[in-house]
Parts: sequence; structure tokens; C-alpha cells
Amino acid sequence: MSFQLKGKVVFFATNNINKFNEARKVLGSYKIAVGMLRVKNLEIQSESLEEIAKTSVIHAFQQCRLPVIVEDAGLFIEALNGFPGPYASYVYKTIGNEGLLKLMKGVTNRKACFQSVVAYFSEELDTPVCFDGEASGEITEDVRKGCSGFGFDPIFKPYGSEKTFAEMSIDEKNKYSHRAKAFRKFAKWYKGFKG
Ligand code: ITT
Repeated sequence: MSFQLKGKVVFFATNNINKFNEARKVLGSYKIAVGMLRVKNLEIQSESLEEIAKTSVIHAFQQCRLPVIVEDAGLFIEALNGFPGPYASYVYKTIGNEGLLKLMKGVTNRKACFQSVVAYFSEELDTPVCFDGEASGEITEDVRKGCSGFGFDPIFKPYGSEKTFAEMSIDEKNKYSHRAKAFRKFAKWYKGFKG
């Protein structure tokens, strides 16, 4: 028996299954199949998500030689001058949600946004192609864990919702999220890409 994949396929190099599941739902709605690739991740230090994503996707491509995506995301808190920004992963590992809420104690300006950059690369291209997405909202006063989500989801409430990302299903989060917006832009482009 032989299998033939109809439509387009892409590989998402990530070690974060939550990111993969969110992306898979978006890409699925555009009939794009996606495989998760656990390649060794090279994440340079930079203030620019785009620069990080571009460098990482080339590194991922060199390992797999497949049409590949890398996505880099950050959380930018206005009252903290954009901290943790692209260093979200390190800050989450070190001080976590409770630590961030401590830094925000007594701060009335709770405005924050998540930003995402999806970078795509394949052998037909000379340089990676990037797509961005942003979700604006607020840092909550307390940790509000629902039954899904990851990272800073329990302390981020997007504008237009009373729920934190962690209190939403993947489909609900995808209505608001930075990642879903960036992946939708990618999907529209990829449908017409003759790769
Ligand atoms: P990769 O293997 O794809 O790099 P990662 O978890 O390191 O996975 P990022 O560098 O894109 O992913 O994100 C850095 C951190 O920012 C991530 O570990 C979370 O703590 C946080 N983060 C990113 N997107 C988030 C989201 O949608 N909701 C909550 N936290 C998020």
C-alpha cells in the first residue's frame, strides 16, 4: 500500500509541543500538513525576533534539508520597558509566572503583548521568508491556570476576552494569538508558493 500526501506539507522545527499543536490547527484549516521536527535548536541572542528566527531556520534547514519553519515568540510588558521580550524562555525558566507577577506588584499599567515571527526556508529560496503576528492584552493580577496553555498563558489576557490564554481551548486561543496570526499569514503565502 502506498500513501500519497495531497496538498502541501511543511516541517516545524520546535521542541515545544504546545506551539506545534497550535500551529497544526491553523495550518490544517488551510489544508497544509505539518510535521514536528526535533532538530537541535540554535537560538542566537538578539533583540530582534526576526533575526533569531531567520538564523534558527537556516540552521534547522542545514540539518534536515526539508521545507522548514521556525517560530520565535516573545512577551513584551510595557511597564517593564518591553521586558522580557525575546528573553521570554530564560525568564520563564528562572522566575516564572510568579516572579513576573512580583515584578508587576503595585504596577497599574498592565499592558503587554506577545509577538511571534514565523520564518520559512527551503532549497528554492535564497533567504528565509518571515511572517509576524501580535496579540495585545494585559498581565493579570493573579496566575489563572485553566486546563491548557503553556509558558506565560496563565498570566496573559488578550483584549476582547475575559479569559487568560490558559483558560482557553487551542481554537479559542488561536482567535487571538500572535502565533495563529503569523501562521495564517504564512499559510496564505505558502498556498501560492511554488516550492
Ligand atoms: P522552540 O523549541 O520552538 O524554540 P520555545 O518554547 O523556546 O520553543 P520560543 O522561544 O518561541 O519557544 O518562546 C519563548 C518562551 O516564551 C516560551 O518558552 C514561553 O515561555 C513563552 N511563550 C512563547 N509563546 C507563548 C505563548 O503563546 N503563550 C505563553 N507563553 C509563550
